[in-house]
Amino acid sequence: LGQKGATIWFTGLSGSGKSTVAVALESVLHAQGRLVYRLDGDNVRLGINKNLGFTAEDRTENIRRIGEIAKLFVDTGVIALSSFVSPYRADRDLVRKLHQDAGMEFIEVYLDVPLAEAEKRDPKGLYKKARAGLIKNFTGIDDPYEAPEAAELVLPSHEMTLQQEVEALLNLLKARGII
Ligand code: GGZ
Repeated sequence: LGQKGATIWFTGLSGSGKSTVAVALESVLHAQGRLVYRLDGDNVRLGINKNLGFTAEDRTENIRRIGEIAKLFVDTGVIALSSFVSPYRADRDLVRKLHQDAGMEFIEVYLDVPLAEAEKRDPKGLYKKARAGLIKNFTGIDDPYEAPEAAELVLPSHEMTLQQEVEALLNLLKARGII
């Protein structure tokens, strides 16, 4: 009761570790008794946003809707963890503004991993397909990723343990009075 919600917005290349750290943070916050909801491709792109693809227009609309959904969760005191590539700065800035205009916490977390590292991981084989021309407009290959200029937190996940990433997030949430 009376707990402060917040949106933690993870951004970074495919394979940069957004979902991994969101899952780990979720479990720690749950253990502390917080309500947390993770927004990701599985529950958003396959559901409410299933009419959207990966053109610039569709990505912008994808992020706009996710931002509005996150706000609804924050309204109820939930911590919303959003894990999307969200490659365009203007789209992320719009979601930030939506939150800040409503007096809500918005924390942008940049998974700062070099393309070569993400491509080396290639957990779903998507970079390989993009390099072969089988997927068009793939972020980092033939579609841009615009890195944040003032993220609240930068996590070079290739140089950190998962535990260190979670620790950094918890420290920030404490400093902001969210936990
Ligand atoms: C980037 C793509 C693409 C293209 C399919 N570009 O590693 P993943 O698989 O699970 O993460 C990527 C995910 C990106 O969806 P988002 O909703 O996060 O993108 S955005 O924020 O830009 O709207 C990748 C897969 O879907 N994927 N095609 N062309 N990633």
